[in-house]
Amino acid sequence: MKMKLIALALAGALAATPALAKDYTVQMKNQGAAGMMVFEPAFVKAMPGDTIHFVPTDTSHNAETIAGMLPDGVEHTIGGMNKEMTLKVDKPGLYGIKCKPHYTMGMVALVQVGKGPSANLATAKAAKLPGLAAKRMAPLLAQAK
Ligand SMILES: [Cu+2]
Repeated sequence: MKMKLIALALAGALAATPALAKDYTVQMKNQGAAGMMVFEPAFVKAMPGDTIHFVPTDTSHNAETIAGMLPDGVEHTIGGMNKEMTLKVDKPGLYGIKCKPHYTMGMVALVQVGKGPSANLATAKAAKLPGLAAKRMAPLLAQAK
């Protein structure tokens, strides 16, 4: 009787845990290793089903997806100022992220979902980003597959 209950409890616990789904945290900071106004880390490799949390470590930042840098069919996500933005990624591909107030200062991040090759790699590379955003996005795209 007791063994059966334990077995049932174990089965329940296993069913409640999605296989290997992970959570990642990206900080929004005024000052980071790469300079001023940064997402840290700026490049995240995730798998479908994972969740990325963009957290406002410092104030006056937000996180939102970049037009032209999303897998086909994925809706834009726009986080509020000084709010955490939660991005649940189900579709493989590249997801460009920006902080709206500091976009021209190069506050961008890139999420690769899946092992690649990403279907939208060429499209993401062709996206026109302003000034420092393009400069900081280039090495992130170079890491992406
Ligand atoms: Cu910002």
